[in-house]
Amino acid sequence: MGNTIIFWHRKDLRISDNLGLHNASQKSSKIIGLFCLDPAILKRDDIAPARVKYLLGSLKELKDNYQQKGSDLIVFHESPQKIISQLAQTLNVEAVYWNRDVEPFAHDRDKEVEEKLQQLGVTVETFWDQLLHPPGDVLSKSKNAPYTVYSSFWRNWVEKPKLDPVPAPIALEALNEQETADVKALGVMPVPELEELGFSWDNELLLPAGEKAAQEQLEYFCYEQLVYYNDQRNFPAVDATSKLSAALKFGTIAIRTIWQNTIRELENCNSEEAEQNIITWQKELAWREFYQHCLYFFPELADGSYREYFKHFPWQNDEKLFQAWCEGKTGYPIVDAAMRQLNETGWMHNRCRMIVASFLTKDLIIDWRWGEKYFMQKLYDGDLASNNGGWQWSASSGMDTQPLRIFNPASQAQKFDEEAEYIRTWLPEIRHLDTQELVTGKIPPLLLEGCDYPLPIVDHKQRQREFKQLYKMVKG
Ligand code: FAD
Ligand code: FO1
Repeated sequence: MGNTIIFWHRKDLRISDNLGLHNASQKSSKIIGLFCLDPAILKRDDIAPARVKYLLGSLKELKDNYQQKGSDLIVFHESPQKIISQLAQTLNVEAVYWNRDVEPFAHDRDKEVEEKLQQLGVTVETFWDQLLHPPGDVLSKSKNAPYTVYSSFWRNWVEKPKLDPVPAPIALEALNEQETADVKALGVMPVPELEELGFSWDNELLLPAGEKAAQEQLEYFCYEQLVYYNDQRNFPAVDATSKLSAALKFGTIAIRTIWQNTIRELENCNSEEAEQNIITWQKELAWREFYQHCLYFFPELADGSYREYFKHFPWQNDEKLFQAWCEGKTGYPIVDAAMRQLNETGWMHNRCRMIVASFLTKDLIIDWRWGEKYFMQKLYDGDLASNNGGWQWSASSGMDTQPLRIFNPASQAQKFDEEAEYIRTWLPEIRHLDTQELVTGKIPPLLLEGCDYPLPIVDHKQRQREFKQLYKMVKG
């Protein structure tokens, strides 16, 4: 066996503070990065073009970073189950390293790859890089079982000692000429353009791809915005959240690096109020971990409702209402503004994700899985664990202990978009209307003439009653 190690990237598109890569570099300096553009993933019908754009941009930067270190990232448009064992044989590698993921698809894929490599006598080493605490590390003290309630998870999770960032490899060794030629013969390719994969997305990404931009964004957020996070994070018109979700999804930044920044900010802060902002942000990072642990231990979450009685909920699933929701044409300004933000930018503010999810499930009485999928088709930060968790939370079908949560769009807008600033940004056709009309959604039909904006497609009060009746019926 040679001393070459293949490092297989998936959701960890960075060189710095990469646990698996760091461990590989302790064994050998001859590390070649690998990414498989996986047809099984890319052909799914829930892949947002904006997300693939972020992925490809990040791969380009990762390739540059490998080259700067002296090695390379090789890219195949091929199933990892097929190509990795071929590559391992061709290069006579000692080991294949990767960082683990919680998704059921990842579990099955990785098992297949691992088995094939083991048959060839190639060592496989895997690490939990994308979480501060791997699943199994944070179990309930009373039952030694995974948590199903976030607040208890958080209390235990935050107390546990966390790993510091790990250094990037200093210098890497490249493949020799023969090996390079052999790899080429297997079908290695340059990082493709988005259109070459059959996607198109012309708008700017909220956060540019790659680890450099993610690191800069983290620093900007920590220095400029974190002190206001607690007060400002719920107002969608205010730029007050980190915008690091896609970076965390694709691992262009490490969670250890982020956590270290929060600790530094806590050490530097001089009031309880300031401290609270940082802790609130840490709690959001813990939600991400909570949902990943949940998906790992309860993979059936990916298939549908967690609560038994929700599995047979009589959703009405009206296609026309669904279409209106997708296009931001429900006649509820806060809902429509949010959906337009999603469609145009590939991102939506968290407060609005909750509002539109509640509206889809409780007002339109449409299966939350339709909304979950539409989000995945549009979100550039779309991630199974967080998206599924957010949708099940909003639909009241998940682990959350609060049984029924119904948002009133008007009260939400009155509270969180008081001046209708967000609504006006995303609904230019009605921006001239009074603020009160915009936030309450009570717009006299006469004023909408010639506006190309619909009247409300349902009546919130009536639908709320209807939903509650259905809920009572299924719950028994
Ligand atoms: P910040 O407020 O700066 O939070 C920092 C980080 O913490 C985020 O980047 C994210 O990684 C994590 N985080 C924050 N809130 C949550 C949360 N409620 N659940 C899990 N992680 C959280 N987040 C995704 O990353 N991908 C999704 O596909 C996704 N779908 C969602 C669907 C619904 C219905 C809901 C209600 C929420 C969803 N979220 C999802 C969570 C949240 O809306 C986004 O993480 C957040 O808006 C991203 O913006 P930010 O990076 O500025 O967040
Ligand atoms: N991972 C890959 O290994 N190859 C891909 O082609 C790929 C595409 C992709 C597109 C959208 C997206 O949200 C994620 C994508 N990922 C891809 C990452 C994927 O989430 C992980 O591979 C998971 O481990 C799959 O369960």
